[in-house]
This record gives sequence, C-alpha cells and structure tokens, in this order.
Amino acid sequence: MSFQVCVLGLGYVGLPTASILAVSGQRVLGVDVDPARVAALREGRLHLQEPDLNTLVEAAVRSGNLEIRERPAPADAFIIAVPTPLGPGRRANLDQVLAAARTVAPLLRSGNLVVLESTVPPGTTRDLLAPLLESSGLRAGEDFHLAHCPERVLPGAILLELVQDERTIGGLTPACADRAAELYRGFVKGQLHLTDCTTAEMVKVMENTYRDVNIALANEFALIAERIGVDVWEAIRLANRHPRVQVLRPGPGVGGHCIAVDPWFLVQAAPEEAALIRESRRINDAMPARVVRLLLREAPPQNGPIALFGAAYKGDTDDVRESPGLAVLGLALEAGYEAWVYDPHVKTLPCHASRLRSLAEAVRGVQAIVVLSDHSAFRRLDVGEIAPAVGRRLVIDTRDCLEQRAWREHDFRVLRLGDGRARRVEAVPT
Ligand code: SAJ
Repeated sequence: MSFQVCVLGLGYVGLPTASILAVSGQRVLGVDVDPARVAALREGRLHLQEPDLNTLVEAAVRSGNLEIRERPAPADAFIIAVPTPLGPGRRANLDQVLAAARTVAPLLRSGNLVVLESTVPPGTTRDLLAPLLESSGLRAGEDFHLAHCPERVLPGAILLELVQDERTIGGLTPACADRAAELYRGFVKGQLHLTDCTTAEMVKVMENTYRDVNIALANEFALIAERIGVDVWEAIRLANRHPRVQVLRPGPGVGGHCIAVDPWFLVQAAPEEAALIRESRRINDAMPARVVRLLLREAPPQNGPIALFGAAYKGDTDDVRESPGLAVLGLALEAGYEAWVYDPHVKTLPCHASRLRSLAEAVRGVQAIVVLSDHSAFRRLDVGEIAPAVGRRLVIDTRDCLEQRAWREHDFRVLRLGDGRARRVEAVPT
C-alpha cells in the first residue's frame, strides 16, 4: 500500500503534522530513526509534553490512517521535519536533513512532492537538497516538486499554531509552491503565502532573528537599568504605552532550539553584514553568567546552598532544550555553589540530573531561591509552605513573574533582574 504523505522526523513539528494530516483523512506514514521513539509511539506513549497532543496522536492512530515506522516508504508527498542543530563553528549541522533526503531519493517517483520544514540557512533547498534528491535520476522542479515550508509552531501552543498560523511556502518553481500549497491547505486555516524557496528560508530565520535581537535589546535595557538605578520592568511597561513601541522582556537568556540557533544561520550566510545579529547573540548568551554574578554578590557560595526554580526554557512546558536555567545551574556549580533544581514540569535533566529535587527538598536550608522559568506554578506558589524550610529568605526573580507581595508577606527580600532601584537607594546620600 502506498501512502499519501510520509513525514520524516516525529518530533515537536513532525509528530503533530503527521497526526493532523492523518485525522484530516490522509494515509500517513510517520518515520523516525530512533527505535525507542517508534516503539513508544506505537504503544501510544508520547515523548513530548504538549497540550492535547496525546489526544490528537491517539485519534490519528485510532483512525487507522497513521502508521509509524523506522524507514520511509513510497508516498505521494514527503515532509522532512528533522532537527538542524548548530555544528562546529556555529554553522548549521544539516546531517539529519541530508540523511533523511538520502532515504527519500530512492523512493521518489515522477509527480512526487518533497517539502523541507526544518529551519535551514538560505540556499539549502536549492543548492543541497535538490541535487541530492536528483540522484534518483529525476529532475527537481520538472519530474518532482520541491518546496520549503518552514514550521512556525510555538512549543506549548503547537496544535493551535499548526492550524491557525499563516505559512510561507517557497517552491523551487512556482508550480512546486502551488503543489505544496495544495497539501497544506488540507489542514492550515491561516493564509498561505507563496514565494521561492530561498526567500522562504530567509523569512523563517529572519522571524527568529528579529525576536532574538529584540530580546537582546530588552536584556541590554536591563543591564543599563541596573547600572543607573532604574527598575527596567516599570520602564518597559511605560515605554510600551507608546503606540509604536513593543519592548520584549529581559530574562536569564534565550533558550529553545530555534531563537538561539537560527540567527547563526544568517551569520553563516553573510558574516560581514550580520554584525548586529552576532552582537545580539553574544548579549543573550551572556545572561546566565549575569544571573550568577548577581547571585555571587547577594548570596556567595560559602553562605549555603541555593535553589533554582525552573529548568525549562519557557513557562509551563517541560522543554529543557538550550535552557538558560541549565546554563545557570552549570555556572553556579562551577562557581562552587551547592545548587538544587525544582521544576514542576521537568521529570529529568539532560545534565547534572542528580540536582533535580522535589519542592520540599530543593528549598531545605537554602540561602536564596532563583526563579528562572516563568511557570504559572511559581506565581501561584504557597510561599507560607516553603518559608519555614529555607535558611534565609531571599528570592531572585529573573523574569518578573512572581507575586512579590506574597513573598514579602513572608519576610522574603525580593530582588529582580534589571531592577536597579536598590542600588539607587544606596547611592543617594542622606
Ligand atoms: N524570551 C525572553 N524574552 C521575551 C520573549 C522570550 O527572554 O520577551 C526567551 C524565552 O524565555 C525563551 C526564548 O526567549 O527562553 C525563546 O522562547 P519563545 O517563546 O520566544 O520562542 P520559541 O523558541 O519557543 O519559538 C520560536 C517562535 N518564533 C517566534 O516567535 C518568532 C516560534 O514561532 C517558532 O516556530 C520557533 O521559534 C521555531 O521553531 O523556530
């Protein structure tokens, strides 16, 4: 039996895409090279924590339209959605894209469509993917269709964004874009914008670079505010009252597999021109060290253990990829801290795993709590429950996400990243 769509890579993007195609009536083959993941998915066990994804995958499997295997099979359309991490020299490591394409090439038939969803440096679809797929003997853009349709979904809201977001579809030729649009029209409610594949690649990395540069600006504002004695959070709130200003939020750094990575794809494409982009990466990458410097000043390691609240890179998810919380943990351990991590969403840490504790264990006897993820559980935390267990009542909020009043009521000193007012009070002569 031939499939209508074969999705290669069953991660954050591939799995929901395969499932949604299946429930919308297509016969889908989902492929992943990780045997453990394939086995788990076949038993209906999910490796991702994502709202409603379980229900969708179950529905897809139950519909009989979704099969999961380790190798691809002939299909009308192939969607490649595998990771493109940073490799040596901060250049894109395209090994997984190329490996996936190599397994597709021998299966290609005239009239097939191949779509690359993975984020890649501009030029990849045309200059690397097309020649590789042409090893099949078929010509890209003539015998088979080739397109880049970058994913846009936001971890934590994947299902919603998969359906609602507008999508850019870049074809190797206009006919390729049209054919890809037909496939996506089946499940995307947002508008589809057709262009060429290199523009589509550029659009995707621009989106995440735009965000990274703007977060770097917010972080730089925080550092300036600390230096000159201003509360950056209040300053940002007021600046954002301007109808054409929308400053983002400072924080302990930028995590995830996208925003901290994609800007390097533009640096790779045009190293001399991408000066602002490179500097923004440097600013954001330096934020975990900045948090540790604040800690060293307020709660040096010899004074006792510390608790780090939040290992996930973003609120209300279990996603620890490139997490600033883990970067802070690593630096704190290097600086000589005894540090424990508490995260209500995260079951295991990819490094320093023994540091993950329950709430009660994490706060016992600590001289400071540092909040690194903006989980709503932290905002709702019963401060009265943990207050008696800590050694010293100090909380450092790097995301301005706590109910400060609740902490102060229990005699906690509350410090926030980017709030320089404490220093201004010290500096003002009486
Ligand atoms: N962050 C800040 N300040 C802010 C906003 C975010 O410090 O004001 C931090 C977050 O805490 C987090 C990181 O930035 O550590 C990135 O988180 P995010 O929620 O902004 O984005 P991602 O990486 O989860 O998803 C992004 C999205 N891109 C954009 O919003 C432009 C998503 O739509 C993309 O699909 C995804 O990257 C991707 O795959 O490229």
